[in-house]
Amino acid sequence: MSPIKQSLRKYFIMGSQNCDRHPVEILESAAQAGITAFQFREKGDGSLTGNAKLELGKQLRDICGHYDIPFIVNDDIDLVTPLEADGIHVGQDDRSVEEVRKLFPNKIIGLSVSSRSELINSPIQLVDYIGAGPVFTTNTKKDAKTAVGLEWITSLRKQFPDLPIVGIGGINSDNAASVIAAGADGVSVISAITHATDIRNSVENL
Ligand code: TZP
Ligand code: MG
Repeated sequence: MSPIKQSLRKYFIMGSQNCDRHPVEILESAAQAGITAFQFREKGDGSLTGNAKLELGKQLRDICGHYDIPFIVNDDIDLVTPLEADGIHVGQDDRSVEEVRKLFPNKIIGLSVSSRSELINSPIQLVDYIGAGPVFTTNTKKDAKTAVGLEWITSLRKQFPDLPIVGIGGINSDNAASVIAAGADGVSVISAITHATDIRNSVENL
C-alpha cells in the first residue's frame, strides 16, 4: 500500500476549539494510541488566531515529529512554511489546488470533495488524497454539507480505483469499519477522539 494511503488510515483532525482539555494532551494520547496522520484545523468559534495559533501549531507539530506522523495544516497556507508542515488540506472554497500545488510542489495536498459537481470541477490529478463527506451527520462543523452516505465513498472508489480517499464526518468506532468496507483507505475524525472518555480505546477501535 502507498505511504499516503497508510497515513490516511486513522487521520485525526483537531483545533483548540474542539477540545475541553489542552490540545497537546489530547494529541499526545492520540499519537501514543496509534493515529496515522494529524491535521491542525484551528478554525471556527473560539479558535486561536495570530501568534497563539502559530505557537499551538508548533507544539502540535513537535508531537507529530516525535511520533513520525504527517502534520497537515488546514486551509492556512501562511502557516505551512513556519510550521514546517508536511502538507495542506483545502476545501472547495479555499485557495485553488492549482495555486497551492504551485506554491508547494512537494507537499501533501488534500482536497475535500462532497458531490459530483465538486468532483467535476476538481483537478484530482494534482492532489495526493481527497476527503470525502460528510459521510454521516455531524455536529462538529457548523456549516457542514448534508451527509452523503457510504454511497459517495463507493462511487468515488469505483471511478478512481487507486486514488487515496479518506472518509470524514460523523465517523466513530461503531461505523468506521463500514467506511473502509465502502472503499475508503481510512477515516478522519474530530469528536470521536476529542470527546472520547478513553482515547486509547477510541483510536484502537477506529
Ligand atoms: N468536514 C466535513 S465534516 C467535518 C469536517 C471538518 C467535521 C468532522 O467532525 P466529526 O466530529 O468527526 O464528525
Ligand atoms: Mg477549508
